[in-house]
Amino acid sequence: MKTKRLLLFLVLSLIVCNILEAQDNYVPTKENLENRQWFQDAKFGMFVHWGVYSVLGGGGDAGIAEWIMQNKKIPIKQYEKLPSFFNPLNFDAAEWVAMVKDAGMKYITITSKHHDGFAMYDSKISDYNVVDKTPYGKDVIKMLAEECRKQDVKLFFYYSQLDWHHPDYYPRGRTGQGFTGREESGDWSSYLDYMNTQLTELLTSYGPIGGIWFDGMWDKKDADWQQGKTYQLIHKLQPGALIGSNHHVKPYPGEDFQMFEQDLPGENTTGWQGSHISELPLEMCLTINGSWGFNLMDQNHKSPKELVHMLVKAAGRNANLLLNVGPMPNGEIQPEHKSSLKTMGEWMDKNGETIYGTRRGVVAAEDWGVSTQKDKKLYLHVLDWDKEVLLVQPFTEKVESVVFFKDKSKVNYRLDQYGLLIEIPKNKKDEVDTIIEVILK
Ligand code: H79
Repeated sequence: MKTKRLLLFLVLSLIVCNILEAQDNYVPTKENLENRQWFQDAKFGMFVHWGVYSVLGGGGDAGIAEWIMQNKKIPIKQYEKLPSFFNPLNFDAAEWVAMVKDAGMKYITITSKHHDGFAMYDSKISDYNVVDKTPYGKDVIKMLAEECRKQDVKLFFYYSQLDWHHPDYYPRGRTGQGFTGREESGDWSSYLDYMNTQLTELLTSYGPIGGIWFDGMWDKKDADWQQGKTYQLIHKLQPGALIGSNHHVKPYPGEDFQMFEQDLPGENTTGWQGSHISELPLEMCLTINGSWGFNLMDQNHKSPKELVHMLVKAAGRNANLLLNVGPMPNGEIQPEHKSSLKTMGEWMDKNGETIYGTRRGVVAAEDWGVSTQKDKKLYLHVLDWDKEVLLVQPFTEKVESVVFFKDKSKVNYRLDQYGLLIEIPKNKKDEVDTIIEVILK
């Protein structure tokens, strides 16, 4: 009788364990928590969308890049010709990483596999990868990982859970349907095994990495992704690695940061964002023009001023900016983008103190700008304000001093029940960002 009860108990516990998501009770390690701090202090990273789609440069359409397979309904059989054109002879990992550092960026997030299913690293489980299928034949991710380590830049891997190439990505989702030419059958759990094997490769062959940046779950919203199991695997292999997923909904247990695509946290110009902003570290990703992957016709380059504004506005909302470039098929970054990154770096050289290591300040984001803060130092970033007097309200702090950050000259101010009134004479205005340093009591 006793043994029967024990057996029943064991069976029931097994069932309960299986029902509970594997990361429901996730407790981040000390190392993970430290990395979250590091991430929030770092503030600025480079996103890289590079794949065999880059070769087509959007195919003459300014709105298409890494989605060309889906947008132009290219069957797998045809798309599989692309890797043979991928030969980035001018790729210089050392130069990329130096450019990133000069821009004031602290980390890189690169596409290890995008929706097209092509691995940009030396995957052993599938030869649909950069080493086996391209004339270049080198593991570009490994080259970048080594250089990042040398130059002290963290490397994160973007990984698309959605796959337009793998036969077992079935039942199909909202994209990658019949045009791909796949059999209308497949084994979902084999696909999940494949994905977990690829993630294991990425977490065991490239040294310690910053984290995994997932994308594509939205393709099959209601599927059983068993993400808890995947997250558990990642945290087991590298407890310090930060996991985030671009699923546009409230973060799931096991995730370490939350991202927002092409929108500041709290905004929803794209119509994809859920309204939830979690307590996790936040990151906003943004295209430097209008495309993620390389697009030959995209002339929609954001100006350096716009880019600095996005970085500052993100920081004022507690979010990092992950600014994207789409390298050309020859391995180079477009000159326009290099130039913008350089200008941002010059701005960060002078003003980085008001961004790195700060958090959202006590003054909420407004139309005129945002605030950032480190301990008692509050920085008001006046981004869009023509008048010479600015009333910052509500403002209930006690003030020790107020100066212009640029030259430490005194700011005329008045503090009363209406708020903090500051004078910004014309000759003190900065074209990009007039930063007022307020020392709080
Ligand atoms: O990698 C970059 C993009 O290729 C990828 N994420 C960034 C970082 C991305 N994939 N899709 N999107 C961005 C836009 C998503 C559009 C969607 Fe939909 C709207 C997903 C669900 C609704 C389009 C329409 C796809 C399915 C329905």
